Amino acid sequence: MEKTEFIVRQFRLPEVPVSIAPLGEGFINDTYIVNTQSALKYVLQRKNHHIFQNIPGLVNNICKVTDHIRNKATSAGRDPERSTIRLYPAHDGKFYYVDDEESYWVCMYYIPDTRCFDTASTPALAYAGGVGIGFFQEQLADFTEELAEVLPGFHDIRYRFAQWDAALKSDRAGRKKELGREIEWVDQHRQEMLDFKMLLENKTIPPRISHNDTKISNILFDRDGSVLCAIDLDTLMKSSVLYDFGDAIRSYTNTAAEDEAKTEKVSMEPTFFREYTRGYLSYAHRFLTDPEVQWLAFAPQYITYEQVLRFLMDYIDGDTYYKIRYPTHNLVRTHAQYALFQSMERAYPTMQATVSEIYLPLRP
Ligand code: GN1
Ligand code: MG
Repeated sequence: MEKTEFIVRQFRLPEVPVSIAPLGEGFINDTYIVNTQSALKYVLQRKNHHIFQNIPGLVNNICKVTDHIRNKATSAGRDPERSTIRLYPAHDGKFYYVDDEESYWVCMYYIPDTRCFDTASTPALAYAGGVGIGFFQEQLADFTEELAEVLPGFHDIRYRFAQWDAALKSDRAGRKKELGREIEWVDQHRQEMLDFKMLLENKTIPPRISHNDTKISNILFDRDGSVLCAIDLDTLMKSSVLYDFGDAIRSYTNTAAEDEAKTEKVSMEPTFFREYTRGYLSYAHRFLTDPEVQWLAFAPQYITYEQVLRFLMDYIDGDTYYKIRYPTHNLVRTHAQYALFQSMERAYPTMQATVSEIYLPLRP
């Protein structure tokens, strides 16, 4: 018997599985589609427990949040099974199964008749992506339960600076001497980023549920092209919704690839910014507080700066976290992200004006 066939039998499923095939090409988890005798399908997934060290916590986060969303959908008259993902329990009642190699598996309902997009290639898709995350967060605006911190310190710049200082101190790959200019970039903005982080620490900006992987391919669309729900809930955490906004803008608005070597090609594209923001605020205006709205346009700088720091730190460490295709890949990524950061700095007044212009007519 195939391994996956054995694994899928460890779950309590409504229908009997008949065949299993690989699905997609995720970099982190391994995913399979499970066919049954009826039209019903399941998704079987091996979670990467090197990246996610607390999978029971991760699974518990997903269960809590998806229960909340399903209840919301039911009260609003929407189909709860098309409103979020559903995990099935294993025979012992846990929502994951650990195999003999200590790998963790989950099994989910496969939502039929949906569409996905790989890249936000048009302003209309940027708008839809904003709707997807705004809608997702709106449904969780009244979620008060605690969640496990599945990636400790993920967007905590204070924690990142501690990692950074340690990386510089050990200079593991002996590269520090060539990096005077880049290290200066990081130092220059250190206080500004800590000042922003302070607003979260003192709760001026309220803690909420963030998705933490807001790429367009994590938004599921319905048959008619409307946004259905956000998927890939592995990185759910209690932090700030501003991080999701910032990371989405970092990826949606970049005029070039994340590792573009010609930095003059890299900039923040204002139309994609406007469209994502319009889509996002069409839902998020209902729950965002004034300080959140006020800092919305800054969040992309915070997240892009964090990414500069993470790529550069990985380069200093000798490339242990991000996969590289050539020796200076992380340095090239650092430069490209810094170019994006600078473009955001220049565009900041315009970005603030765009947010106000869109938000004011919607303000409750
Ligand atoms: C990683 O592999 P992907 O695109 O889902 C990283 C993000 C970075 C991104 C940069 C868990 O995400 O934080 O922004 O690379 N995810 C993790 O390309 O570290
Ligand atoms: Mg992901």
